[in-house]
Order: sequence, then structure tokens, then C-alpha cells
Amino acid sequence: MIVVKLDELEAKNRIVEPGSKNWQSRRFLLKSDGMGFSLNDTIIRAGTETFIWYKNHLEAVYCVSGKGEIEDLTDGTVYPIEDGTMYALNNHEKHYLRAFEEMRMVCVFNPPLTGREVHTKEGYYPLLADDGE
Ligand code: 9YT
Repeated sequence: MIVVKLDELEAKNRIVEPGSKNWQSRRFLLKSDGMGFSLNDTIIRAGTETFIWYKNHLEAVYCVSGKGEIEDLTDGTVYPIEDGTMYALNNHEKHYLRAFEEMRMVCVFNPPLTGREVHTKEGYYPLLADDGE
């Protein structure tokens, strides 16, 4: 069994931020944990807009606090996000993620993240080898 507390992740080198500082991803489960998916507790900073296109991954996101929106760029639909909203990018949709308040999101990736991924300038995470620890 794996049991980890949020305040243990720093020492495990499992806290990741992009250069933009738009978000901070606290990575509880990675590929090396052998679950077949990864699990992050991610903070999206207030006032940010992030273009994302997970062409290599499926992601499900569950918002547990804060307010924002996601704009699906495949058809222009804008969905409000608040505590209790889940979205799943089952078709690798290009999107904008906007935070009006700081949002806390639980994010699951398939295939699992390996550790240190941040978005390329095209908005995706490369498929990395197991070197993230
Ligand atoms: C919701 C989202 O995709 N935010 C970007 C960060 C990502 N979820 C991560 O690496 O935790």
C-alpha cells in the first residue's frame, strides 16, 4: 500500500511548476508507482489563463475549490468550473483553462506522468522515460 501526505512531496521532488508559474502540481502518484495512472493535487493560480493540449495523454480533472472556466477550442464551448465540477479530456481537446480564483484540482493522467513534465509551448506533455524521480 502507498500512503503519502501532501507535505511529504517536496522532499520527494514531486512538486512541479512551469516557468509561467500558472500552476503548481503536487504529484502523488507517478508511473513509477505502478498504478497505471498518475494523480496530482494541482493549484491553478488566480488570474491565469493556460493553453493546454494533451495530445499524448487523457486527463480527468476534479475541482475541489476555487472558480474558473474551461474553453473547449474544438467548438468554442465555455464551461464554468467550481467546487464539485469534473471534466475529462476524452478527445484530447485543445483548451484554455482560466482561474478567476485560485483553484485546487485533482488531476488523473493516463498514461501516467513520469515526474517532471511541464507543458511544451504547444501545450502538451512529452512522453518521457522514467527519469522523473
Ligand atoms: C488542469 C491542468 O491540466 N492543469 C495543468 C497541470 C496538470 N494538471 C498537472 O501537471 O498537474
